[in-house]
Amino acid sequence: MLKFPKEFLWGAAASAPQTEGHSLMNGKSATTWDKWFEISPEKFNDKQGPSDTSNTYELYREDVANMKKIGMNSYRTSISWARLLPDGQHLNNEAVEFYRAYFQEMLDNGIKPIINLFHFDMPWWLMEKGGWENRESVDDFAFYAKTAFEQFGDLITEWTTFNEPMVHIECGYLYKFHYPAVVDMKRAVQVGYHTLMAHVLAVKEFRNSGINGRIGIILNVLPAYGRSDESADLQAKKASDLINTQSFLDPAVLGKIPAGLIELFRQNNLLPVTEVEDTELIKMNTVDFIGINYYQPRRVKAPTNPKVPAEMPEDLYEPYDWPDKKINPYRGWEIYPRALFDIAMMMKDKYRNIPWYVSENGMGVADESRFKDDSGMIKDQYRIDFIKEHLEQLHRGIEAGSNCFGYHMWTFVDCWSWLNGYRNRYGFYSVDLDNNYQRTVKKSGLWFKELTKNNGFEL
Ligand code: BGP
Repeated sequence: MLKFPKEFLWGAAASAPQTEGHSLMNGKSATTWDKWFEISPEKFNDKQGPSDTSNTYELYREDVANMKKIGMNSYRTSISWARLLPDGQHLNNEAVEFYRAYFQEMLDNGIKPIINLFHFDMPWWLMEKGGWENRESVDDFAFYAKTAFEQFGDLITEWTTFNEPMVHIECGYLYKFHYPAVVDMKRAVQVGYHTLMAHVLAVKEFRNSGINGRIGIILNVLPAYGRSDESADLQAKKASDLINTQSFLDPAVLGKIPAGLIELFRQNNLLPVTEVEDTELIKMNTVDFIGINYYQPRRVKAPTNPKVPAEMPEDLYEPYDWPDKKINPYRGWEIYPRALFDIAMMMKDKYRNIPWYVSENGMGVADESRFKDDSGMIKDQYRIDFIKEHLEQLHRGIEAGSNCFGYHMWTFVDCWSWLNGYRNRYGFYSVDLDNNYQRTVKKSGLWFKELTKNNGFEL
């Protein structure tokens, strides 16, 4: 049996905007998702918007009971900025009550909450003044972080600032999957820089708060893989590592932006506007741990347009042949468990063996109801196989000395996912939106229960 370290965190991840519902209720103000849905509902799969979630706002007690049933000892979700501070300044007491009750429920049931501050849900009031393009957003975020620490710091010891900042930046400013859906590398770099500074100031607020806990950031990072050994592809791999991995990981863990990245931006006239004290702030405010979201590898080739400094964004999605390439047939993403071992080694060798955990890993499945049996349970053996393959590689990394303290699946209950709505299901529990949000455990949930009971599994 593959055994994991004592006190290993087993659980799942989700976010406030993807689970809470009550999106424009109970004092919450609009986010970019609410507004975008109002303006262009046709962009959203099945026209399902941010109110069509699993209604955790009302059902959190049932959710926590279900977490316990499958042996989870930890759960990551986020606070909604627009719910806690609807206008950015004044506290919404109803939100405080809701989150305190929800977090207390987890604690009472032996589930350690890991609480994230920003999961793609930009408040509309901030977007109206430019969102992350406006330097004021950095102080706005620091104020929000400080408020959250004050309100919940007695309950929550594990905090993170952002979920996948790179995804939010590239989807908003390069790929058109998030608002404002523009394609502009220069703006993307500035937005990225302000996001980094917002993270840094939130860490500073955390240190000032005196909370007896830890703070980290959740990143979608992994060593990129070149599509060939040709030097142009290897060069592109390096650029991809700088932009996609080191851009946040280096400052967060090592306290500095990599010189190679600054040079890449300088050569391409992409340097962001900065302030003098920023370098020192970055240096002084490194994190205690890292969360890593891993779904699929990043296979990189030399840019077809030599003016683009890194791999072309569409390369990741463009069809290509790869020897032994394994695909999730229900979502189209590549399955490459070995990357988890490579990530573990990268964290050990390049990032001072900082504590880290897998904060998301998962297998999205379209039309998953086709796998239901007569009792109504989804028999997702493919997901169990997926988890096993990934855990095997993670275990190798831990054996080799990497400081990994947990594994969270995306996700716990099938959730609403941005423009994709409910297209891809990921949960340990399915949800029936037409039947009072009924949750039903999947086969993988029952398998996970055994995994957590044994703190390991038979290969
Ligand atoms: C991650 C995000 C999650 C979730 C997941 C699945 O990048 O952190 O919020 O959306 O991807 O994505 P999808 O539903 O598009 O398959």
